[in-house]
Amino acid sequence: GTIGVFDSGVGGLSVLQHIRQALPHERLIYVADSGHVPYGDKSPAFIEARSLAIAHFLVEQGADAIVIACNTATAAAVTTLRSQFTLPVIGMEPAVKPAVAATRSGVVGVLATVGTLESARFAALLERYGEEVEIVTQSCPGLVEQVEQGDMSSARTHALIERYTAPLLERGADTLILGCTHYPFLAPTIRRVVGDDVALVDTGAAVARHLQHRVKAELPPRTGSEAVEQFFTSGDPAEAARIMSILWGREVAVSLLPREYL
Ligand code: DGN
Repeated sequence: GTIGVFDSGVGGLSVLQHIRQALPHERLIYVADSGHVPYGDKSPAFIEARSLAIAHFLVEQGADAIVIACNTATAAAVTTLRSQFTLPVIGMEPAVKPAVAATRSGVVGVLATVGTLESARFAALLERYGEEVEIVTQSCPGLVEQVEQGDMSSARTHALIERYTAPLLERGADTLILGCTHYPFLAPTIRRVVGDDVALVDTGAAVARHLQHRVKAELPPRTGSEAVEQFFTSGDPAEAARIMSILWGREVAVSLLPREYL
């Protein structure tokens, strides 16, 4: 089959890496909505409209499953996408369940965007797990922008991570949820800031496994063809190619989305 994957920008590539490992033969199409990044401070209605437009583009390109590789967009749009499309639509959510299982201090910290933390979907997660352990949250303005610039470890990135993790560690968190798909690219720097005794958890691998099951059960097999990835952006294709090549680990070509989807 063909899997369409999108994010507000380049963060969803952290999920695409897991998808490629889980599904080595599928055609993968990735859309970075770089022209509108970050989603963290946009209204849910705006993010929903962008998600719908991108999903239509992906279906037009032949996608027979869609992965919303963005916690913020999932919170704003997964229900609408599922109601508008019959194909499998898979979303992300902060890894609260595995974090609750992992913590020994009984305090779990969540790093995510304002949009995710204020969403009804996140409130439901808190409702479900907030009695078992203490869950403390921290929004991280500016962190997505650092990753968008390919800056994973400068002094400024380091300082932002210090500022956002300190309150969580002070409250006794021993497990931090990377609740935005951009953050796994910052994991080495986060690790340097918080030390070795704090667990970092994210949802990329679990989403890829879930997708793998859905693909096997519901999509036509893709046989005898080579793995291929195609990359699109609503922003500057040259700039997107530069950053995405760093994050994807090899040189990639990035095309501009057709005008009606910008
Ligand atoms: N990567 C997105 C997420 O997982 O929430 C959002 C990043 C953003 O645009 N703020």
